[in-house]
Amino acid sequence: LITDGADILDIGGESSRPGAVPVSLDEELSRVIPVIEALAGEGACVSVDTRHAPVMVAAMAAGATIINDITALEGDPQSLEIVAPSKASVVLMHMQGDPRTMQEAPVYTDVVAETGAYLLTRIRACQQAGIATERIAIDPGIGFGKSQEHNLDLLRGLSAFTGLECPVVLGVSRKSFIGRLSGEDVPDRRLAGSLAAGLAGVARGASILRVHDVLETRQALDVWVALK
Ligand code: 8Y4
Repeated sequence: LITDGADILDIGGESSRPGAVPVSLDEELSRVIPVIEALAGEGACVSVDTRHAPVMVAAMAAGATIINDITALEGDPQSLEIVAPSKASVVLMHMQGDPRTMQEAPVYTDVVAETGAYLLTRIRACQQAGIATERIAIDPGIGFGKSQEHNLDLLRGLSAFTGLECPVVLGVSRKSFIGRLSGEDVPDRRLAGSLAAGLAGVARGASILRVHDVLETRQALDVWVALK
């Protein structure tokens, strides 16, 4: 991934797939810590994808410098106090509900406004706990408690999030909304749609893309940037 042009490697040990069964803390730790140690030891910039404070602690000790939390540090009551005194940065992602049930019947009046308001409250909570604004990034959480229309509204309105003073992270790679738009059921055949969605996100202000296909995304971005 680094050879292909990735700046950050996101390491996670618990599936957030709708309906996924949670894993034990010990299992999550044994999945991610050796990987983080090895990659950070090689000099890679590592983020840990977790909602559990004990995993954050161990991951930071192992060399992770970014906490990527799909619960925006709300999933574990200890997370804020663990991250605040560290030097780590944090990605605050929006999710409605929890991974087990979030896709059953997501409801919003105005998905862009409500997602933005939530992220702002989490930015404020982090700042209050002593996390400098420079350590915070935000993410609308495409696919996390959102219908097809909610996902499309968030992507169309993504520029609203750049007003919150933190870099915008976007994860669209291979996600179901691309399958629904294109009739492609197989996630690893959604590269073209993923590139189109990622570039559309960058055009609207996203500055970090979470992707599977690093080389292809880099190439698309290189051309995009050159022609801007
Ligand atoms: C096919 C491929 C179908 C991937 C579904 C998926 C995000 C994230 C995930 C995101 C941030 C996923 C951990 C879901 N998505 N973290 N994590 N933003 N910050 N699904 O969008 O990739 S996992």
